[in-house]
Amino acid sequence: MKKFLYIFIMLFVVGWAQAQQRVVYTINDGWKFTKGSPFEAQLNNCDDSSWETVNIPHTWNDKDADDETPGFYRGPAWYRKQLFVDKSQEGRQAVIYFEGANQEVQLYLNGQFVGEHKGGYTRFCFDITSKLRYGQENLFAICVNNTYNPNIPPLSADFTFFGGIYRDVYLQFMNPVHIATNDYASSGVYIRTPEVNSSSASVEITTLLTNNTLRSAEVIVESLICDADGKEVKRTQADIKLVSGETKADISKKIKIDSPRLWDIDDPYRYMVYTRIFDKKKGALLDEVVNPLGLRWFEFDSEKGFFLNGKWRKLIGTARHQDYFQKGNALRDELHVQDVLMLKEMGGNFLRVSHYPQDPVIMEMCDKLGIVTSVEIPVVNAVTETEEFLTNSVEMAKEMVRQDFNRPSVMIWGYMNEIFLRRPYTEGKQLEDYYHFTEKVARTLEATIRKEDPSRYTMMAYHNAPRFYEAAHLTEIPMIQGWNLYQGWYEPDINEFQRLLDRAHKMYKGKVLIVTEYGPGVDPRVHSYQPERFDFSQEYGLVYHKHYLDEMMKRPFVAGSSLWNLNDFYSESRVDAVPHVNNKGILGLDREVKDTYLFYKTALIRRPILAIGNREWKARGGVVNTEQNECVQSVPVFSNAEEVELFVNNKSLGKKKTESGYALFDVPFVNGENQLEALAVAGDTKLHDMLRIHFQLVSSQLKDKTLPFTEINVMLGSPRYFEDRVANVAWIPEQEYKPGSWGFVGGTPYRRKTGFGTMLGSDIDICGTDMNPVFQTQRVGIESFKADVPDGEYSVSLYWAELDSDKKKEALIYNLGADSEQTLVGNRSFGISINGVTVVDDFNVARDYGYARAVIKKFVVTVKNGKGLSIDFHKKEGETILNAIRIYRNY
Ligand code: GCB
Ligand code: CA
Repeated sequence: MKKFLYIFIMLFVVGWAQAQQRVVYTINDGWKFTKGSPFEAQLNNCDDSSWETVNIPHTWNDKDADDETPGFYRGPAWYRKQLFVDKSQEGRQAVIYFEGANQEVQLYLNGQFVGEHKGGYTRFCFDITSKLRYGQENLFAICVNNTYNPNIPPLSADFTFFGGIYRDVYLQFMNPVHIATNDYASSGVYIRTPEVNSSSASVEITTLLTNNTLRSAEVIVESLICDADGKEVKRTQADIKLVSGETKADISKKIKIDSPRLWDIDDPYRYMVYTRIFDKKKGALLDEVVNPLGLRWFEFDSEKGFFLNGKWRKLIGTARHQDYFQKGNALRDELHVQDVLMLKEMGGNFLRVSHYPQDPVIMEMCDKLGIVTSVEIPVVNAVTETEEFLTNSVEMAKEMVRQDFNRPSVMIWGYMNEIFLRRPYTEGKQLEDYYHFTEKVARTLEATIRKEDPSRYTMMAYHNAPRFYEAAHLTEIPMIQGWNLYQGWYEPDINEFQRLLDRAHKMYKGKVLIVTEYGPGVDPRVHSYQPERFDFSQEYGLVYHKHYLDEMMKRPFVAGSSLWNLNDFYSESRVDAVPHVNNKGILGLDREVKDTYLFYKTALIRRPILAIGNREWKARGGVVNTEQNECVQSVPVFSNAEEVELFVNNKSLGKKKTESGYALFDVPFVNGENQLEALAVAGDTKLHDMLRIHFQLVSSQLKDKTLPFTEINVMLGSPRYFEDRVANVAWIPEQEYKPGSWGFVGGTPYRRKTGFGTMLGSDIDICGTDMNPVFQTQRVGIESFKADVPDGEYSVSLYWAELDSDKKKEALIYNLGADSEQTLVGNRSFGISINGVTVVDDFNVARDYGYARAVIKKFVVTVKNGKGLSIDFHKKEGETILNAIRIYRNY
């Protein structure tokens, strides 16, 4: 009988206790959505039946921030959903929790205003208990607005401000007596580790508790520390009395853990902290949250760099933006996870979570994989001189710190990036005031963060204009100076990089230095055997990164670096090789692997690596340059083995020693399919890699019967190769005409004027094409293009874009160098004849198509009597031009 009674009580208690557990689930799916501000969109009688149906994560700018019309929708938009909430949750505390929405949010529930939030990158939540109807439908109406707001950072930045509820949204139900949810959307638990060393660690846990009942409550707060296997390590309990309506902190006594297993880069060991509250009388579990606990100590030294758990570590990694090909910033968790996995896979041990706090799953992954992080708020480019701007920035800083407070991976809090890039004044009292205000913002943020969390370091990132930062004392304020350096990209001399490092080290004695950004633009479709700055080639990417990594490795005072950027990312106003995209990623927008990624991987990973480079260059082409009708082109093979062997179409090209992580092989490609196979031995490990490439071989003698002519695709004024990945067409560089062969006659490659001399080609966006590189170079003053093709019918397509504008080009907004002076030219006009027949007499690209628009004219031409093709340009006014040519044999 006694036993029965016991079981009965147990069932009752367990059942009851379970009913009290916190319930958390997403409410992402099936929202009604519309842009604009429909009349009374918060009310039930507003008819949303014609609205779109969307799922969260959602952005409304995935398409319009990537099309040809400048700008993207920045304004209000509404999300609505009727949601049935179970009767069983009645009497519980209800909270709606947003992982992030850009950038201002107002929430209405059942027609009533609930609350608002400012800032597009931090988490927030609202208590909705009093407005929820249980066992019924509830109308959630959310206004999200991404309009420019001068009081909310970022004011401007080199990334697209995609609007929307772009991260998960949850409902949470819990006991009215619970672990607080009202402290900046933090977990309500703050874990500190005041002392950690290899023999012992002390842990201090602060728990915020809320009593939302009408009576006071007596509870037991329990902190249970378990190891990774779930075994109890330590448990503390305390009694606490909460008066009705209050949130109160309980601070644990120091909990000592002997012989702790440390959190480290190679062994990111995490304990778990279960925070529980029990009803003191009934013993029932009222609420519970779980937090990770990583035991580690770390230190930055201005001379020696970074130490984790007493061991010197060079921090090497990347920064990361949160968007993806055609998705904007609305990513599933899996895509975030993939990024951190790829960073780890590359051997990175550092992530600059920039320029803003990111999805919680990013932070979880860094904790799990042993990646040290720096998290920052998006105070970028400029400030607004208002108290409201300052207040919003401080609020963001608090959100950031409290929300990711318990992450063992976080070691740095950052709060300003290149804040003087967009100075609204250049001199005088206004500039002085602006400096003063910016300094005040910096000092307030610094003080706020240090007070919130004295256990971590603070950091600010500067661009290469130290005098501005010095003038406003900003170089003095943070504990770590972050330098964003682009010598060899925006600025011409790559060697200036190491000179600047040494200067900073000397100038700012005692300050820790991290290279927070560096990187060149790489359009993965572009290749060049004469790589140069701003050609967007994979090869220049390699030159640049190799130089930077070498120089940083030589200097112990460089505590770490986060290259710019892990992935290509959207920046709506940017016009580079790929419009609206910043191509400085070592991974593409779709996370394709560029050679630069492989370079880092071989440099950083200790386990044996072998990977053939140019991995995604699958539609490759070139001109015959051997006796055997092949085209020899060099291909990098990345490996940390001492030597590698490469086979092409089953023939060995011999073994080569690797240098800086790769060996360059001269690969003789044949027409059509080619198979590359690499072998290497590292210790006991045999490594193998394989790649298939389609090679479009172009004969140098076009009448050659062994390689019948089919087509050539040539970029003029260019030594570059371009891969049209949509149609799998290989574009190859120009050559000068020789009888029997093909090429240009006369003219010179187009060069644009920049603040640092001239550069090959243009960097403007060409409208009407997604193949900018094909149009961005050009031969000026060309007389002819000749191709001694056999008799037959041909489609000859001539490609143009006028690169010289008659207006001064507006300075490219995010071009940090003083580039972009444009030459003034008048109209140009010329005639074109093909094989002696005038096809166009007065052709004027600018007159007929305007500036920077892609124009393709296809001529159908019959070639007879072995005369081949001669396309001749007859100058009338200004210089003749041709950007590219495609000759395709019809019959
Ligand atoms: C910077 C900025 C970053 C830009 C980068 C670039 O210095 O901090 O937001 O994206 O340069 O690519 O120009
Ligand atoms: Ca998420």
